[in-house]
Formats: sequence, structure tokens, C-alpha cells
Amino acid sequence: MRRYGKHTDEDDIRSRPNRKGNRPRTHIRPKHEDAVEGMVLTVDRGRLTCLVEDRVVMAMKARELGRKAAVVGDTVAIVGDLTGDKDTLARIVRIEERSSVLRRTADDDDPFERVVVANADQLAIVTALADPEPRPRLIDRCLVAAFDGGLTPLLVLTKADLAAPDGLLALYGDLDIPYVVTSREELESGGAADRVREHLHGRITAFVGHSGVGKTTLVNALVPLDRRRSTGHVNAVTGRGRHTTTSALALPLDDGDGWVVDTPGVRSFGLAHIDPSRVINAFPDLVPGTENCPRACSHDEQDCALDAWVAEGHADPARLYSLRRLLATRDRKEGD
Ligand SMILES: Nc1nc2c(ncn2[C@@H]2O[C@H](COP(=O)(O)OP(=O)(O)OP(=O)(O)O)[C@@H](O)[C@H]2O)c(=O)[nH]1
Ligand SMILES: [Mg+2]
Ligand SMILES: [Zn+2]
Repeated sequence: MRRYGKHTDEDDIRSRPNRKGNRPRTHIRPKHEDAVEGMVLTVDRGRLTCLVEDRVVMAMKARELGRKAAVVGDTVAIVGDLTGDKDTLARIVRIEERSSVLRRTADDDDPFERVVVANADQLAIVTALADPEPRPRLIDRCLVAAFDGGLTPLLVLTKADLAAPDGLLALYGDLDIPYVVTSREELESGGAADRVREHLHGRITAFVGHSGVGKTTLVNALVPLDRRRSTGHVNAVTGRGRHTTTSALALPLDDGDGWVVDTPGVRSFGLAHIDPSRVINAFPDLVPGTENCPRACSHDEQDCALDAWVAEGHADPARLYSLRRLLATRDRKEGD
């Protein structure tokens, strides 16, 4: 897991011997040698709350960053007033390379893609078993976004006190995705938090799902008391959540061994930006079967070599079916 607060170290660039003996390579010298590293915890209208060492520092983007936006989870280089004192505002001068990106678009036709969270290791896809009703299509879409963005998925099925998880679990059995089922009772006893926590150690986990499924309720059970956020209600008539959470926020786990990122509920998870050829990487057992595929095969087309390969008995047909279902989710509308 990354550590924060180190001085960004680019000495290796500066001290590289200049073999040709011509002009010093000043042009590659980093502009902000005094910058320190921070982690973006939340973003509110251009103001970024960052963790620098053990201080919470408010910062804004330096003009030189241009249109590039820092998001929750980003590692950034910060200069200026880093005391964290009231009314101070530091400047973010660089966004470090991301190890993962969770992206979504508002819908599949929307060319504007937003990065929801950077550097998360795991995507907790939170679905209520009832109230609101589970919508497998959204789960499939989140899985595709996770596989595309380099995050490991974790299924979290909440509200087991209202409905049984069997049907939904059967749908995902062939995908071999780790899952946790929680209920009101287990939230209250602490059992839910304990079982979810087992999957969170040493990782940054982003929680996503529809409004009202219980993301914030769960995150609250995992973080120290003084960090709790407000939770909402589900409308008894429409069965929808109230979009109680309006911004993503990274919070350290109460045992200090990992981070959780609570995010606002989504209505849909647009996949306009997804590269279907990356989704196959989430199915390592099927990858060898793609050797004879046509170039740039989407693996969801007539000439795909996977059908014949699976028919020869090299892999479980259920796995290919699951892959195809995920690939097809991009072409179908949310409510199908
Ligand atoms: N019965 C039952 N209710 C739950 C459970 N978990 C959460 N809830 C309730 O579901 C409602 C919505 O919970 P939130 O945590 O605000 O949901 P959210 O996913 O954060 O919603 P948004 O912030 O709007 O995206 C609250 O009234 C919770 O008390 C559960 O396991 N069982
Ligand atoms: Mg919430
Ligand atoms: Zn193929």
C-alpha cells in the first residue's frame, strides 16, 4: 500500500550524468522540487481536501495542470501552505500516475467520461436484495467497468433481512467473484462490518451502487465513529433512494489498514468508454482460447474463436456465457 507524505523524489533525473557534456538537462528538472505528496480525499467545486502526512490540507489545482482534473484517490504533488490551518489553500502542481481508474459515463451515448475514483484496488458493487429491487444489469455494468479499469470486484448484497440472496448469487456463481451478504441485524451486531473488512485489508476499496442500497450505512460501520456520514431513506412509493450522498469521500478504516471510498448513488453506469477487448483479461481461463481470434476480436462476434475452443472442452461453457453476457451489457440499455 502506498505511503503518503514523502517528498516526491526525482533526484534520479537530476543527478543523471550528462554523458555528452553539453547543456545541462534543465528542461526535464521538475518545476516544483519542494512539492510534497498528498492523497485526494474529496473534491468540492474545485476545492480538494488532501491528506498530507497526517494533516488535512485544502488545495486547488494550479493553473499549469490545465484541464486535467484530480479525483478522489489521486496521489498529487502539492506546494504552498501545507500547515492545514484554517483558511489556507495550497496548490496541486502534479497528478501522479494512476494505478487504476474507475470510469463511467452518464449513459452509453455520452462521450464525456468521468473518473469516479483513482488508484482504487477493489470495487465493492453494493446491491440491496430488496428496497430498492436488485438490478443485475447494473451489477454487470459495474463488473465491466472494474475489469476495464484494473479493479478487483467484490459483490456486497445488503438487506438480506428483506429478501434472500440465492437467486442473485446463482447469477454470479460462474464468475467466481467474492461476495458478502449483510443484513440489518448483522449491521447492528458488527458482524457485517467484520465480514466486509476481511476483504478490505491493505487496499483502497470504492463502494458503488444505486441510491439507497446502503453504501454509506456500511462504510459508516467500517470507519471510526467521528468520521460517519449521514444516511438516507428509501422512498416507500417509488422504492428509490434519495441520493443522500452527493460527493465521493475516501475514509481510512478504523484499524488503519486500508481505505474505503463512499460514492454517491448512480442511476446508471454508462460504458461508452469501455474497450471490450480488455474485459477478456478478467477471464484468464478463456484467454488461451483467443489465440485464433480475428484481429481486434470483441469476443462477442461470429468469427470469435472462443466458441470452438470451449466446445472442444478447454473451458467451462458457463464461463464463456458469463463473458458474453458482460460484453453484451454494453449494447443493451440499463433497464433491459
Ligand atoms: N432493512 C435494511 N435496511 C438497510 C440495510 N442497510 C442499509 N439500510 C437502510 O437503507 C437506507 C439507505 O441507506 P444509505 O446508506 O443512505 O444508502 P446509500 O447507498 O448510501 O444511498 P445514497 O447515498 O443515496 O447513494 C437507510 O435507511 C438504511 O438504514 C440493511 O441491511 N437492511
Ligand atoms: Mg450514501
Ligand atoms: Zn474472440
